[in-house]
Amino acid sequence: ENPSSETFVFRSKLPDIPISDHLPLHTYCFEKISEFSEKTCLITGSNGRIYTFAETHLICQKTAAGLSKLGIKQGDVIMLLLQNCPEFIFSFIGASMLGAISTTANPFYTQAEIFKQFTSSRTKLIITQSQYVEKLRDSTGNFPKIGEDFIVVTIDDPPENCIHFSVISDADEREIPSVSIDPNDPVVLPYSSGTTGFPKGVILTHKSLISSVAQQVDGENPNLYLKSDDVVLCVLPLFHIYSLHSVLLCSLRAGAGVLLMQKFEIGSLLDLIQRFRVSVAPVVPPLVIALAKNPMVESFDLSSIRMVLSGAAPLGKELQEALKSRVPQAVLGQGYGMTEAGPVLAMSLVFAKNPFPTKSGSCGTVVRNAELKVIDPETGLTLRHNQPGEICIRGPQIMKGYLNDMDATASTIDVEGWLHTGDIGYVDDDEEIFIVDRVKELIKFKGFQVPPAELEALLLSHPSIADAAVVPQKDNVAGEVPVAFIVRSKGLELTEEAVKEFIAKQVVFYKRLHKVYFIHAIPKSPSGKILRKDLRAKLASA
Ligand code: AYL
Repeated sequence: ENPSSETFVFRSKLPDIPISDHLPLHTYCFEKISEFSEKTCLITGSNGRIYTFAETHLICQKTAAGLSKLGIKQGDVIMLLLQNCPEFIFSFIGASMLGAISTTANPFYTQAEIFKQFTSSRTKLIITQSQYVEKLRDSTGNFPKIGEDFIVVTIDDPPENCIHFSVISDADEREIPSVSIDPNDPVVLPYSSGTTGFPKGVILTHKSLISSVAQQVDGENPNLYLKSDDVVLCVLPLFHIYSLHSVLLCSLRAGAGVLLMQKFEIGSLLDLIQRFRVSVAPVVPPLVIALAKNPMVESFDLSSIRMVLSGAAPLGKELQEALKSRVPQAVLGQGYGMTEAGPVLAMSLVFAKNPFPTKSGSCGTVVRNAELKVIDPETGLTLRHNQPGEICIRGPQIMKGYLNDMDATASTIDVEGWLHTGDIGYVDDDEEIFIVDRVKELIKFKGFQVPPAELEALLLSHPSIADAAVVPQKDNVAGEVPVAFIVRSKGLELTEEAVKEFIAKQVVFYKRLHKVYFIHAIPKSPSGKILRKDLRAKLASA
């Protein structure tokens, strides 16, 4: 057998389906609205307020008109700096209706983190909560001025120079300008560091997101079967592509209701699941731990749950089985995604309308209408079943590229259109994918991205630090935590606490360093690349 003679490609066990290649995302999502216009679309967990599909669609249209009145035009970028709330959806879909683009950001980001994304994306307007507006005002005068250089809309009482959300959502829906949207126009711009370096804007187009949603919920036998009487839990943040895609957009398309929770708190989560009879629960591994282990779970009725989907980070076999005993009636499985991949590469076929048997620990089978290959990272040659290598994906769903970064785009998507994930995995005899390692720099804390390059740059800006490298250390709850190896500048004092504190002030909570190791030199290759593997090995043996 000569593996170099041809490219060996893995495909879904489901047949390909026709996927729209001409609609804008909002039209596609609401295409079948007449079938469920009076059904529940959104539920606000905190106050029980319900929006039907018809209401949701109307408010999205009004919001589009309102954004347009504030000067937002086709191709403009707005930033959604929000916890989960109905306004997130109104703004995202409203922007899509104008041909505008939403860049999503974590409201817990520090001022510096927000500012970087704001500048890089050329955001014209930010939609947020009043408590975060202080971070958008800069006493040093570096940040542009609210109301002059950019617009800030708040969903609650607007602070000085800000506009209340009702001003846009009360606009006349007949005043949406008519725009012609190309399927290859961007619609969302999440930030991801990909396989290397700093966070970059990931251009996802109308076509990529429609393809990715269709790969899940369309066809005779949908891979992820959502029904119009489902209540889908939305506790994962919508600013992350996992929730935006697999919770929100898939539910809109399928006519399922979405239960919005602002933040994770086990007691209220269990209460809401019971009260609203949640049937589908998309989660991340730390949430699986909570559901599998927290004693409170025993006192709630979780019998409505029929499906638990875990994604964004590895879920061990043992943990999956521990959860199974808590929700015996439900099917459990994983989705495997990457922001750049549009985002879903693989989904468990246990969630299909006509399901397939699946194994614990597998992260699904490649999505339909796409090709997946596994390559030897050294030679680039394709590997067959059961041989681990780098996972690559090709299909209409993958990103168009990184914003203003042709080099990073070219090193991620090759000339044949294959997107290289930086994940190491294999496909078993039943076409199930198992991820075994990561060759990219990325660290994942509870599914959140921690880009080492960002922390290394901050560390190097410290006068007492001569050199630094940040790598993941295994952690039972978070999966991985970032730890630093540091070379002190000659003769200068520096404690572990001082380093941790220095970083903690500048980054969102999940990027904080959990440990600092002082060493004499950072191991590097002849070309100057940090030998991260060597550092990870040092941790493993410590
Ligand atoms: P990003 N198992 C192991 N690692 C995973 C898994 C999984 N199930 N899912 C994601 N990862 C890792 O861009 C992997 O290293 O996207 C991958 O390259 O924040 C990286 O996380 C990508 O991180 C879904 C299910 C979206 C999952 C997603 C993941 C989006 C996370 C939609 O339905």
